[in-house]
Formats: sequence, structure tokens, C-alpha cells
Amino acid sequence: MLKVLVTGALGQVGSELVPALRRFYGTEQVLATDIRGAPAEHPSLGGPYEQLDCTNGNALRELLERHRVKVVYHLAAILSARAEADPQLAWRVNMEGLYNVLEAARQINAQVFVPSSIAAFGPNTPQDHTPQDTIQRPNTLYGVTKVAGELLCDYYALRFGLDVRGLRYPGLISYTAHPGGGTTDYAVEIFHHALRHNQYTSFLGPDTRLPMMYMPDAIRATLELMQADPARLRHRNAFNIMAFSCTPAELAAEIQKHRPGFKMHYAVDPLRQAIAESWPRTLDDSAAREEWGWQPHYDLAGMTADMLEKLAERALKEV
Ligand code: NAD
Ligand code: AKB
Repeated sequence: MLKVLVTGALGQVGSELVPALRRFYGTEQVLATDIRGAPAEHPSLGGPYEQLDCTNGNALRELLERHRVKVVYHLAAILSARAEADPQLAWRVNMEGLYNVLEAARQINAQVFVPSSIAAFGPNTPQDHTPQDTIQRPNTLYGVTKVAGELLCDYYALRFGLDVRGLRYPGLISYTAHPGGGTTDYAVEIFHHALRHNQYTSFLGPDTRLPMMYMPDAIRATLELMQADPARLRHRNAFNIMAFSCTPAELAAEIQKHRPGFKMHYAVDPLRQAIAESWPRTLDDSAAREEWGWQPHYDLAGMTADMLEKLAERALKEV
């Protein structure tokens, strides 16, 4: 059986990817790791777990060899807003961590998944229907590490034949774990505030349009890309994907259809607003559709209805 290792498994993506991988490969086949010690309860627990700092190349290599790992999902990263607060840490985790993963995987010939982001684009990238292959001159440290990471993955594929694949995730919306310090976090926070307080103060302005995706679509995209026939993949790495695109005002209006009393306020954070304004508004994801059959299932309305329902169910269980 294939043995799988996930780095950064306690984060927003890992909290849903680890259970999905365990359903697919079997619980004992998937080793969840994170720099944090195992918390008392977490969706990524209930199976093998080890503490691992991905900037420690020796520890990473030792773990991959000891468990005879065949596939690595490398999720450990410092996201956009946190990276601006501590660029040195972000460089170490996002670049040294990625280099360690690629090097260790090369030595044991493991398959690797590496997420990139819409942050890999910058202010002079075409912002509407952003092409798969286009100008990438981001002005955030997070974006710089994402572009460099995409290039490093391409290099390992070309130079060493490593089977490394990746997606440029848009803002991800989910109810299982809280987001880890990004610019699109408002689109998750708004749901928690809607249910608890019936109001939310957005740190992005009302008309700030960004590409988004509901987590079930992101997890399915990840698994589908990793299973895709390599002969059909012309890009392999850094595929544009999106499900829908919305502004804070449009998301609030969608929530109001379910909760008519919901009130939206705005207190714009200049740092995160500037980051958001440097990113695409919509993406052209035709390469993903053509090369491995990408199709989103959730639009803004479907995602909103499901988020509100799932969060309300969870709140009832907690009472
Ligand atoms: P997150 O911040 O929620 O989780 C990252 C995890 O990495 C955390 O659990 C953290 O403890 C761990 N970590 C930090 N430093 C580490 C280290 N040195 N060693 C090991 N673990 C470490 O992030 P996420 O949202 O789960 O993102 C996963 C990946 O997807 C990242 O590459 C991110 O850039 C990318 N991505 C996420 C989104 C999104 O909206 N969530 C969008 C685009 C791209
Ligand atoms: C962030 O906002 O930093 C992330 C991302 C889009 O990469 N959610």
C-alpha cells in the first residue's frame, strides 16, 4: 500500500485533506505532521501523527525513509498577511521547507504535491481571466516564495524527473479549521460572525473582487490532479483553478438571503487591501480543465448555503 506524508497537516487545508487521504488510502497509510505538537482533538488526528519542522531537512529525510513514504503533500507554509509580519520566517518555511521536501523526495523518488496560490501573480499581471502562463511579478514576500516555489518544482521535474504537481489555489473557504493568516480569511470569518453575532466587519473593502473556492472542491481538485494521467499533463505544476469570484459585498448579500438581519461593516486594513488589489479578480483555468478534467461543483450560492448549514450543525453539537 502507498504510504503518504502530509506536512502542515493541522492547518486549514490539512484539516480536510488528511481525512480525505485516510478515506482513500486507509488511516494507517497517512502520516500527518506539523511543527505543532498534537492537540487534544483535531480532524487530522485519529491516525498516525508526528511533530515535524519542515525546515529541518535531516528530520524530514529520516521520517520519509523510516516510513518508506511514496507520496508527500507539502502544505506547511506561512500565508500572505503573516508573511508580511515576519518575512524572514516566511522565507525560511516557504523556501527552505520546500527545498528540503523536494530534495528528500528526489532521493527516494516520491511523488510530491505543492500548492501555489493566486499570490504568485502581481500588480502588472492581467487581473481578469488571468492566463495560466503570464507575467508573475508579485510584490509580497508570500508571492515571491510562491513564484520561486513554482519554478523550483518545474526544475526538479525537468532536471531530476521528479513527479511534482501543484495547483494555484484561490482563497479557500471552509468550516473545519480557521484560516492561518491570509488576505482571503475574511471569507471564512464572515460565516462565524454571521452565526454568532449576525454582523461582520470586513478588513477588505466592499468591492474587492477575488477568486474563491469551497474546500470540498479544493480537496477533490488536489486528489484528481495527483491521480491524473501524467501523459496528459503539459503543465504538471501551478495549475490555475477557481470556482467563483466574489467581493465582500456580494458575499454579504448572499448570506443575507439566509439571514436577512445580517449586517456588514467595513474597516479596511491597508496592508491586506493592498495585497488583495495586487491579485487576480478571476482566473482562466482552461489548462486544468483540458489537461485533467477540472470542474468545480460549488458556486457562491451553493457554498454559502452549505457553509451556513454545516456551521449551524456544529454549533448545535457543541451545545
Ligand atoms: P495554514 O496556515 O492554515 O496551515 C499551515 C500549517 O503549516 C500550520 O498548521 C502550521 O502549524 C504549519 N507550519 C508552519 N511552519 C511549519 C514548519 N516550519 N514545519 C511544519 N509545519 C509548519 O495554511 P493552509 O491554508 O492550510 O495552506 C496550505 C497550503 O495551501 C500553503 O502552501 C498555502 O500557501 C496554500 N494555499 C492556501 C490557501 C488558502 O486559502 N488556505 C490559498 C492558496 C494557497
Ligand atoms: C492568503 O490569503 O494568503 C491565502 C492565499 C490566497 O494564498 N488564502
